[in-house]
Amino acid sequence: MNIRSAFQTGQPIGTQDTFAADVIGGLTAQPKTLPPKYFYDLAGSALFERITELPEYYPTRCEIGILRDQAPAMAAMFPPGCALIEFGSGSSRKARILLGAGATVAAYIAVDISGDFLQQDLAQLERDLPHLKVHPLVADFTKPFAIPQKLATLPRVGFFPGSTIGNFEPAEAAAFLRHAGQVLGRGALFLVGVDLVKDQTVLHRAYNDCAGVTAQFNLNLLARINRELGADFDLAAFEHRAFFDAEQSRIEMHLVSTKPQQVHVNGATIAFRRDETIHTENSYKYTVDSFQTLACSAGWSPVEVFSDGLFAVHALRR
Ligand code: AVJ
Repeated sequence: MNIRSAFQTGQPIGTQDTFAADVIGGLTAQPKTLPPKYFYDLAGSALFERITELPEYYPTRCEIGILRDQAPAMAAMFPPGCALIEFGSGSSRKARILLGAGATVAAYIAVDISGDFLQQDLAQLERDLPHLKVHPLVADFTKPFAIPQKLATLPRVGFFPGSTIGNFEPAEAAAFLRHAGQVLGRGALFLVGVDLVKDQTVLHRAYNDCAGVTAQFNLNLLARINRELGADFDLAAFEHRAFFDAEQSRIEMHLVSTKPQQVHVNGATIAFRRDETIHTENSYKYTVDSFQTLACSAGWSPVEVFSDGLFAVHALRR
């Protein structure tokens, strides 16, 4: 099938207007915040790729290791001829590991807000696995979406890797799991990658790497606002800060204003005190039990956990 035409059937989402409104809304709130989903422009996605290769940033390496080791056991749970539906598939790298593990997957549906990265990757996947129906779907996967009609009768397996679920507040994560359950339907299997609570030094280092790539990734959000909204953030006057809050079981990322200053964004003037921060991301960490409890509260039953002690891939059944 034609990848390009499949994209055009999706809903256009994430306009420049909503970006501006979200930025102004966040910067005029008290305390100031910016949504982490805006990290991933072209530059931000490239920086995130570099993060995944850092010695300190273990989650991606761990998850890929777990998938490589356990893919046959995971694939054994797939119903024959199923559709694998990936939520927020930036690249199909992890899905490929599952697709190569011997299960008879009839279709791979890659759901993403942005089609830019997906397109190239999926064209290659179609060439590599000619019997697989590859269907990109441009949609906001945090909201309900419809499975394409011609694939709607296939049994469904959901896949949400990367601990992206950690970006949500626990109540939002539960709401996401519940609506994913509605999309996937009764009896569906759901594989969810979730970062584990662990030694605080290990957590701290993962978000405070020596090479400063995470700092660049965080600051790129301001660079993006400058580029796309004509703002005048002085990147030299903001610093990266990341720390683990054990009480809330989350890494918080902030950008700290190193002096009193004013910034102009889309006609608005935003004042910063010295040491005032913009809260840019939460990355929640769960124990196996705390995640299973959350999943149960959202209508899922835990069936298996694949873990290396640092990261967990949960298998859930609806
Ligand atoms: C892509 C949300 C899983 O929380 O670890 C990496 C993003 N932020 N370094 C994470 C991120 C800083 C990442 N997630």
